[in-house]
Amino acid sequence: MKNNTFEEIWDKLEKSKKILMSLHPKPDGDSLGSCTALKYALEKEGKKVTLISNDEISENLMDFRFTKEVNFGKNFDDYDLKDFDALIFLDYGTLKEYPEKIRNKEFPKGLVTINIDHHDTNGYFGKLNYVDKDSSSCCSVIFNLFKKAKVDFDKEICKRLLLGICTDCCWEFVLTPILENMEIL
Ligand SMILES: [Mn+2]
Repeated sequence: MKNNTFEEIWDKLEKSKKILMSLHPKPDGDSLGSCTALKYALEKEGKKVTLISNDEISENLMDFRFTKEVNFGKNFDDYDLKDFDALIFLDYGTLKEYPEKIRNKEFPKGLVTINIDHHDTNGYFGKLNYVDKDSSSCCSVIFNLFKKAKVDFDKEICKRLLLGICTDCCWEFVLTPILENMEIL
């Protein structure tokens, strides 16, 4: 199982116009942070990004402004995959808790699937894959992708990435003061 390069992944994203992403089941700070950071970067490039989550998120993550960008209570069965150019899976080791059409990889021709993760259980189920099991969070992998793609690290993108980096590293005790300082709570 081999990783694609960040260049290959970014190049594919640049060629996509409509992109669908879902938080993983029982979403945590890393899922929320990585999906909303990538959404933000792609929207700056003029992409249309739909971000969904079948499951609710814990109450302590509800207050972030960017949490409102997630369409909660929606899953892949609510969408026609033919309407999208790319489907992105972040921070999710397997597809087993997704609806059947996703588990069975019944993807329309022309839809590219991109899998970026840090779990060593990841099954490389994407057409393009980047799994870094030595990374402590998916947000750190996305950080490296952004560095390679020369994405501008503005305040907003840093807040989103920092959320996953802190929550996956058990640094939650530093999170609240940092985020309060950034005026996002
Ligand atoms: Mn994670």
